[in-house]
Amino acid sequence: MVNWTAEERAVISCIFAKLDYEDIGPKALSRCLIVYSTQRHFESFGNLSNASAIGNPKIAAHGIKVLHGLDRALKNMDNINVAYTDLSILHSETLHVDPDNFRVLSDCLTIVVAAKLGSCFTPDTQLVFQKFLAVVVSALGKQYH
Ligand code: HNI
Repeated sequence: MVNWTAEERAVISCIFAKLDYEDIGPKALSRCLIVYSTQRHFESFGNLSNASAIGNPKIAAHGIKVLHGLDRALKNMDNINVAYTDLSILHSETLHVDPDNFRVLSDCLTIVVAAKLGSCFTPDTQLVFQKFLAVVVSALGKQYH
């Protein structure tokens, strides 16, 4: 089980309170597709052959959905593993998403959040945000172990 100090919990709440999912979600997912060529998972989403095509509304909607997927962790900070049991099964057994991609997406999300928060995103803030994402990535990858 992961322990969170009161300060870490406050940092996570504060970051998420500042995030507009409709803005951050599409930016993080499209960055992931552009930089890491993870398009093969989204064949049903239409043309994703270049950066401008990747800006399509289906990808944007899915980016928002993924960010809402992080709400489970926010609401279950002390039991993140259990909170992601069904999503871990979905991504491994049904979607066959390579679990390395969870880490890649979390890196893209960190970059987008850093760009958004600017000087508020101090190294200490980043440390806590990355701890949070690492726990989510591990929980999503649980079904692959
Ligand atoms: Ni992911 C569906 C959450 C990373 C590919 N994903 C979902 C859904 C949620 C979700 C929520 C919707 C489930 C449902 O409909 O019941 N995904 C998350 C989270 C992360 C993540 C929280 C990481 C932080 N997903 C990824 C990554 C990929 C990915 C890295 C591929 C590169 N996800 C998918 C695909 C679907 C999906 C593909 C199904 C899309 C569809 O609608 O067909």
